[in-house]
Parts: sequence; structure tokens; C-alpha cells
Amino acid sequence: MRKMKIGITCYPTVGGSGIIATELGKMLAEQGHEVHFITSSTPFRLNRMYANIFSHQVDVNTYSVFQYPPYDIALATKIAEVIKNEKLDLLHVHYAIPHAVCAILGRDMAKSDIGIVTTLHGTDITVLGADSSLREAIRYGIEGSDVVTAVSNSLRDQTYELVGADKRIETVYNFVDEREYHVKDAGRLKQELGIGENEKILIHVSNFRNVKRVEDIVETFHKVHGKVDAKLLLVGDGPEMGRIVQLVNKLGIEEDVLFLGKRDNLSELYNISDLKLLMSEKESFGLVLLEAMACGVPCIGTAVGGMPELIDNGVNGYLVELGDTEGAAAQALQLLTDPEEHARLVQGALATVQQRFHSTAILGEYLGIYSRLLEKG
Ligand code: U5P
Repeated sequence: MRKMKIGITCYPTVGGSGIIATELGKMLAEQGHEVHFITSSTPFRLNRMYANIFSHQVDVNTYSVFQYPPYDIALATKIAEVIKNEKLDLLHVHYAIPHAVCAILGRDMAKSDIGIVTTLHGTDITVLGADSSLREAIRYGIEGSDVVTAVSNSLRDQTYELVGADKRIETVYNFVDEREYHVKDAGRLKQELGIGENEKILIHVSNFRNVKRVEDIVETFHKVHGKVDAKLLLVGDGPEMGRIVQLVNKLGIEEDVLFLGKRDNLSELYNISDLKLLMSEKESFGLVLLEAMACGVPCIGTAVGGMPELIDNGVNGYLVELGDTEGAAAQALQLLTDPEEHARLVQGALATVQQRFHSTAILGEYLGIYSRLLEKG
């Protein structure tokens, strides 16, 4: 395949989507393609120098004449500039709103016919839930893109349902960097956290928003905790944190719940964990599940959104109904007290990542899409 020049636009600091866009950019660069990030700030996981990754920052002027700074116009202008100056082959943008719309506008400004790939991560649909007046804009972004992908079949179907776009949407799953997320020795981390050698560890990682239902995680742990020696690691931070601290205190389990705040090197924390919990009421993919599985951690999740596409009941974890903390606790107890069953699910989790979500395979799917577009052009 010939080397391409690819423009990538994402919100570099927004959860799973920013991470996927950045990781994809890094993998493309490692394959010799030239990558141009066009974003409001430098992608945060771009942690080493790549000769063939360039970062174009969007500056928004805040003239007093504008009641709202015109970020979208500034981004479209920057996209047009980079298309022309760098002679890009294609654009890959993450989110229909505003990025696909800005890409279409930027392409128009540059008088170019460059292909646009838009990846939907779920936030578009969340935005729509909050503001249906944006439906037309989302549809415009989707229909004006040359190829649209969604990170799960669930998100694809939900997008058809809510936006009714006249466009084929392909599922391309998320992935993790296996060089970072794999089974490894976490050294003395367990002791350093004050956790006993024989204690089991349950872990939850999220942005502590309402939709993550962290209270269900705490309730589940509370039911498990009386029956096996265990600690709960709560990783991340967000608006619900205060309420969760109160609940933990109310239940009297503060000694066994460790609030670790926002962290960077999650693979070590996964590597000391026995079980991962994610009990969200909405989840378009659930990247943290894949991260945990890549480190050999079985997962219990709610049967909502994309989670049933990752969690295979009894193979790499268990699915429970939304809010079913009894069911989650029962599954957790069974798993934590049966070493053979646990070992079987650990293997299942590792196999899932290898067989269905391997980064090389996912990169191949994106490269296939890019080549199709370039051949068409
Ligand atoms: N994340 C961190 N540190 C934290 C909390 C979350 O790196 O303290 C990362 C997760 O590892 C995951 C992403 O890659 O944020 C959240 O993904 P999602 O829940 O938006 O899919």
C-alpha cells in the first residue's frame, strides 16, 4: 500500500474517542504513513517524538464581538489550510458533531474532493438525547462523509434509529495498544496499596458521571465484601465523586474502598485486579473492559449498549441487567471463590482481545477503508 497523508481530528482529551484517535494515529505513523492531527490541543497520549506525526493547533480568537468563540469555523479553516498545505490524501474525523461538519466545510473551503471518514463514538447520540435540534446537523455530517464507522453494532443501530441517516454505517471496533495492556508483573504495587496478598481486588475505571452508575459498583462490592476478603479500586474522577464517597461512608466500607483518582498507568492496576466492574446505563463500547481483558481480567458488565458485543457470558465475564447489583454480586462471588473458573475466564478474556479486537486487525480494517476511498478518488 502506498504511504498516505492522513488528517485526524478528535477531541484529544475526551475519554475513549481521544485515546482511540491518538492510538490509531501512532499506529499509522509506525506503518510509515504521515499523520496530521488537527485539534484544539496536543493529543495527550502522544508521549514520544514521531518524525511523521504533525500537530496543527486550532486557535480560536475571542473577539468581544462574538458572544461565543467560533471554534467550529476556526477548525474548518484550519482543516482547509492543512488539506492544501500538506496535500492530505484523506481526513479521518471522530464525532459527527462538530468534526464531520467542520471537515465537510473545510473540504469545501479548500475546493478539494478529499475523502472524509467519520467515526461515531457515541457522544453524538448522547448530544442528540440532550438536544434534538442538532439531529439535522448530525445527519448532515454523516451523509456528507464518504465513509462512516461506529464503534459497535449497538451504536450503529441506535444511530440509524435516532438520526435516520441515509448512509451505510460500518462497525469498526475499538482496540487497545497490546504493548501497554498485557499481562505483566506489577511488582510490589499490591503491597504498596496496603492490600493483603490473599485479598481479592475488584476494579472500576470511569469518569464518574451519572451514566456510569458508580453507586451500583459500590453496592455490588458491599454485597461481595462481607463474604470474601476484598478491596475495591475506584479509578478516575468526575461529578459524582462526592456522592460516591458519601455512599461508601454510609455503608461503612471506607477501609476497603480505595479512591485512586485519575491515573495514567492503568495497566499495572489492571494487572493486580481479579475482576472488573462496569455497570453503566449507557455505554457505546466500554474501552475500559477491553483494557482489563487485555491484562487478563474477567469483566462483569450491564447488558446495555455495546457491552454484550465485548462480554461473552461465561467466557470472559458475565452480563447482568441494569441495576442488578444482587446478580452482579452473586456472579462476582462465584468467580472469586472458584480459582478454576476464574482461570478459565482469564484465558477467555485474553483470547477475546487476541481474536476479536486485536489492534493489528482493527488497523487493517481502517486501512482497508482508506484504500477503498483512495481507489474511488
Ligand atoms: N482513563 C484513564 N485514567 C483514569 C480514568 C480513565 O486513563 O483515571 C481512561 C481509560 O483507561 C479509558 C478512557 O481508556 O479513559 C475512558 O474510556 P471511555 O469510558 O470513555 O470509553
